Amino acid sequence: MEETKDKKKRMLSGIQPSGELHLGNYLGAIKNWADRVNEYECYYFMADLHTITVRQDPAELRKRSVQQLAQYIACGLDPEKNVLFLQSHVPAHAQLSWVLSCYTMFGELSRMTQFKDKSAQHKDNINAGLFTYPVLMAADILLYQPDYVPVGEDQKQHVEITRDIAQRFNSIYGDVFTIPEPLIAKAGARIYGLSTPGDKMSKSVPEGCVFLMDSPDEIARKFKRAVTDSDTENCVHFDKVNKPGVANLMNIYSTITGKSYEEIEAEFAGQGYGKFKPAVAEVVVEHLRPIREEAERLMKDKAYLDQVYRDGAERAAYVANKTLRKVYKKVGFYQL
Ligand code: ATP
Ligand code: LTN
Repeated sequence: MEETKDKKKRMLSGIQPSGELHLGNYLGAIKNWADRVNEYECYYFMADLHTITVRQDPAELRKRSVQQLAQYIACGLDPEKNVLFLQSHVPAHAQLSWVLSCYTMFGELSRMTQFKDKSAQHKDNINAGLFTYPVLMAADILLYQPDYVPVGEDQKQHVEITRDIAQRFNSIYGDVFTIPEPLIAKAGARIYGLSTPGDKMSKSVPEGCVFLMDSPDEIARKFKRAVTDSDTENCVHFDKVNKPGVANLMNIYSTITGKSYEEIEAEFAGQGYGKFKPAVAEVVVEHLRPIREEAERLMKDKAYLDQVYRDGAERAAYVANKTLRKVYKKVGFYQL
């Protein structure tokens, strides 16, 4: 990987193994990662350190951390071509996070939307980790000096604060960090919940959330119940303001099939939601089928998944430690 460094731009992203991966994660993030593998040098990790900002069941977290790796691979992230690793396997993340926390202002962390949302959701556990979450995320990113960070729209603010922290650090110590750019896919950037088209699809609302491991029947059932509109028009037409449910289904259909909204409107002209909803379910089922089957197969090969994690941690730590050493030197930590 190192020898291609001059030629290829670097990309890094992560997802918390705090729940089952869903269609929003896939279309908003993972699918775009997999599509770019030949163009970039890619680092993708499971952000397990971040998950404990909210209470986790230890056994579940352990299980999901492996399941998520199997699902990443099944979604097309080849471990030979991408560095896939678990955040807690590379201690440099926590180490850099401490340093960066001393270059991050209380005020700027207080303004983060995710902190405000999550502290409202978990009133009994507004812990310091929830508050400093973006600092750890900045460390995750800056350790690898990536050019791009592909994320869904909701994470843009976190990449922006990362840029601010990096610029602040660089302005004091010189060019230590590459300033990363968020990369937000136009299609699929925000998939809304099937039962709540006003909110993003999220595992916290399971009835409107299509999980990658859902059976075809389950997926069909969720789409059948998808909220469309209260209008009587019953016509497949893209109107985000007045028909958010239909617009969301059209976005899903378009992202998977590559068809434009005009083509979809023409395809379903005069057919109504009764025909459209099962058609969307069908393309989703067929798209997810090989992913689910491959993930199930990989889950039976624990030795292989462990080896991928071992190799990934080694390759990631090599790059991360190089940055960490530079930072330690710059701030004045005595080196042996
Ligand atoms: P939660 O359900 O707790 O809000 P989540 O399911 O949104 O979590 P994250 O770990 O926050 O999962 O997100 C992982 C990645 O998937 C991020 O890049 C995020 O932007 C993207 N993502 C999550 N949900 C959606 C969605 N509904 N549409 C598009 N992208 C999404
Ligand atoms: N906060 C992100 C997960 C995440 C991440 C990162 C994404 C942690 N560290 C570094 C990109 C780069 C989330 O909740 N989706």
